[in-house]
Amino acid sequence: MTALLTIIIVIFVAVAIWQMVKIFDLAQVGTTNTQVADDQDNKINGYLMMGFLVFIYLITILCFWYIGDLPLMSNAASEHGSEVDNLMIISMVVIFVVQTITQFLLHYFAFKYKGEKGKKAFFYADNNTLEFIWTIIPVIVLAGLIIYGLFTWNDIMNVDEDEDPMVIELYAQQFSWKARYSGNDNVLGKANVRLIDIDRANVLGVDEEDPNAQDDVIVSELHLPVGQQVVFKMRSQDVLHSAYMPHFRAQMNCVPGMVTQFAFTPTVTTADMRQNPDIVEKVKNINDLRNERKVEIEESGQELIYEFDYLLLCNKICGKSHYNMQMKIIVETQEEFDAWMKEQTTFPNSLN
Ligand SMILES: [Cu+2]
Repeated sequence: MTALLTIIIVIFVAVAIWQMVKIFDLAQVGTTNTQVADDQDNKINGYLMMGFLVFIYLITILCFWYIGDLPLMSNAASEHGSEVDNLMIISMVVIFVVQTITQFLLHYFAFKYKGEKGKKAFFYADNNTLEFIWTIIPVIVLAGLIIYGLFTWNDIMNVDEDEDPMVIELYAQQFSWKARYSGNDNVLGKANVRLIDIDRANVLGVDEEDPNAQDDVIVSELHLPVGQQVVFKMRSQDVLHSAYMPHFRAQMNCVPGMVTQFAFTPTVTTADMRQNPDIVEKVKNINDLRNERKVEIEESGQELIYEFDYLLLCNKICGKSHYNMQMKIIVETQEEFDAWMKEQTTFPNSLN
């Protein structure tokens, strides 16, 4: 009902503006109002172009001033993280420099060559040297960025089996994550959506007959030992999801009907990351904001104080609760991890 009323009001406002414009037009009859721009109009437009350029640069400076620090860029928590960050920073610097220069040229030329009575455009057919320069420079820069990106990507995606990576399955469904550890044999038991049996609590459709599945462990909070390479095998039960672990600079789509993978080595434990100055400041900001809404938050039954945790988020809009599809990740020492793992139930014991 509110939406309908809003639409009707918007239509009425539009009609009112249209009628007013018509009245203004009629009032202009008889004055020397011509549709052809004269020198004065061109001059105003020329200065407006330069004014708009100054406006764009001012906005840029203000953005850098107020929201320019990117704390996320300084705390990568995986071995390959700095490679992704470098790629990002180099791309951003190149884009920034090129955009600053070309934006200036665009506006300055519009100003310099504004229309003037009696001034004719100079016919300049082409210039091979100029064409060559402005073709070859973007070719070199873009090819450089793409090749650098490809090498980085290959380096990240290449899993060194000699390092004996730990195999974990990430299972996505609307709207939650599950993780399945492959147990002592480090081999995941076979799984298929057709084997899902809700009555028996086999929510991942793991094959009960498969010997490799006997030591698998299914959890809803991901624990990782620091310094240990992990290969994630991703599956989706329903629609396209994307496993996004921003602090580890990791993201991979989870596609129904196939298994995708991404590997990384976590390098900073959750406890250490909580001491990182950037994180401390960020957490303080969040808690200051939460304190301002203290009553509201406490009434809703949430914890008032926020504490930093790594997260696995979904980065594909997969439905109405997509925004809240997340799983906590805890990076800890090997001893802490082993102790935690001992308390978990294996797959056969978790069935009804
Ligand atoms: Cu999702």
